[in-house]
Amino acid sequence: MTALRACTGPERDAEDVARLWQFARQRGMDRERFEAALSDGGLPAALAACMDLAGPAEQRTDEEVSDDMRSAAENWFKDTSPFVAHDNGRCLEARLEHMQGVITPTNLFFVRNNSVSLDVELDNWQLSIEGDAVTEPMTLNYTDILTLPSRTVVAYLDCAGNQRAMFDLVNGESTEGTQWRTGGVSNGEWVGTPLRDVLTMAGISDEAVCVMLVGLDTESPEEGFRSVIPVEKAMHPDTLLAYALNGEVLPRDHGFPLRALVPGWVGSTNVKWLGRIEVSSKPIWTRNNTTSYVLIGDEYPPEGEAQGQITHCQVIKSALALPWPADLRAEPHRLHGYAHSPDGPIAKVEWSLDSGTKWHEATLHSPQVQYSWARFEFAWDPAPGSYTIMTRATDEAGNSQPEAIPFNEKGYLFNQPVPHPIRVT
Ligand SMILES: Nc1nc2c(c(=O)[nH]1)N[C@H]1C(S)=C(S)[C@@H](COP(=O)(O)O)O[C@H]1N2
Ligand SMILES: [Mo]
Repeated sequence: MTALRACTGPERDAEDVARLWQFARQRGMDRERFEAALSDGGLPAALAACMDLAGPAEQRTDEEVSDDMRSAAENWFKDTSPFVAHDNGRCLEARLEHMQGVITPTNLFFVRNNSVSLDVELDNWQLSIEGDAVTEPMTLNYTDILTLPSRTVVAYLDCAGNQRAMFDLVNGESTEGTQWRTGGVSNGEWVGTPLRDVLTMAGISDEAVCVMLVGLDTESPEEGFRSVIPVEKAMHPDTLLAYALNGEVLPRDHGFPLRALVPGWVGSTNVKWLGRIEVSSKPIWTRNNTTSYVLIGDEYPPEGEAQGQITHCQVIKSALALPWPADLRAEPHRLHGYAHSPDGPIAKVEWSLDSGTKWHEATLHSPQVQYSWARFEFAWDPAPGSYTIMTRATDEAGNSQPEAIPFNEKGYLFNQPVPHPIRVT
């Protein structure tokens, strides 16, 4: 091999090899195979060989996968074929490789439900706003909502567990929950009415500390899927009660008739099929902020009644728009991917062929509207072989993807650079 060898060859020190061997061993690789890959193609080849080892998502047979797709069809209204189905079809992972543009078309937009998708009838639907911190509790119907001033927000939606499989695939640590690789995220254009206008109409008082959003899906472990957000985020002008996605009426799988859009916050706060909003002068503790969407681990001391740290904001991430693993021909390519941060526009995306020793800068598309993710791309002309490509994003506030993140039991907020396995023939 040529170019690749040149940047990963003999000058690499023994420490890197030792570190990689550590990782390879955790992944169940034997020393012989490791040495063979190493002498064949250097560290990238050894790393690629590790990534090829069956992780949880890879171990499944074709039969199991098609079973998932069959039950997936029963859970959803949309065509499930463009997705990777997980958990007996309860989750539809987006394939970033199907995406070229900045906005994710609705038919490719990932879906995450704790129940089957609801088919809400508008005639029977209403939204109630209540709680001890509003002076005018009220109910609104669909027409009432559509009559209020609206706002458009472009924002990505990123599941707290997106990239969860990487805790295992990259760090050798197993986690509970849907083994999303990089497609538990999508980017949409949302239209809705600011939540704060509705809360203001209901006479929100100065005592309000938090707002609980409750969905109508009663199959969830609690009566309705719930999320509690602090009053400051609820009153932010970009936090919406959204009724449109990508120029269309909000689809049933995404929460028709009304869902919350909480830009930059973990997916679970964006409650679908909204039915009730409770405004409270005291903290509310519920499943989703005590056990469920909580970072549990040595580095995350418990807060309040939660078992660890409650997830709220997402973290800076990037991913390549390629199948996992990717098979490419040995010819010039222009690879692309997406990067996003809750703390501001993406300033830079870099890519590395040698597990992060040398980084090259990718080109970014602009403008990055509001909370949109950024599309990046770069040219790559590989020789045949096995590779991994890592990408690393930095935002304008100076945040960058960290080299390593502490483990948490439920596998939330993974944002180390992902070594994407690629075979070139
Ligand atoms: N009512 C309700 N809202 C929900 C959920 C749910 O199961 N029920 N799942 C949440 C989670 S965990 C995520 S990641 C997002 C996914 O939104 P999407 O399915 O529109 O992509 O919806 C959130 N809102
Ligand atoms: Mo999620």
